[in-house]
Amino acid sequence: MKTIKVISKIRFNDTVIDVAAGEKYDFCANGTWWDLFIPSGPNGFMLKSIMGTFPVVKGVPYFKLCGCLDKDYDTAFVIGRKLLNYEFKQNGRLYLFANDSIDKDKYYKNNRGSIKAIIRKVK
Ligand SMILES: [Ca+2]
Repeated sequence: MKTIKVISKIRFNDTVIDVAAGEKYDFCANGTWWDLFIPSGPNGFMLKSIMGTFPVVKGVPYFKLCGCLDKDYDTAFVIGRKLLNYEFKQNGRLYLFANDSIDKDKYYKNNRGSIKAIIRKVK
């Protein structure tokens, strides 16, 4: 089991966990982080668009906790407060992040705070 501090300003928080295809993990997270002045927990907040921009993982709330492998958004998956028995389809280094816009650099820069994620290998 590993506890990771996921900093909202950082686009890819390195968990220092290398996963392999077929492995299963449980995730849970708690805490509060801020998009400029909007507080939320690991489930994020419901706003479709901010100033005409969209979060990087589309169709998923802003600031919802997400993960991906090897800094590749094509592998992104949604964690939120809890995700159980998630099976990885490929090998890679696991990164966690707040789902925010990447249209401009500034959208990650105006974030504050961090949440705590607990990661446990199931299989
Ligand atoms: Ca932001």
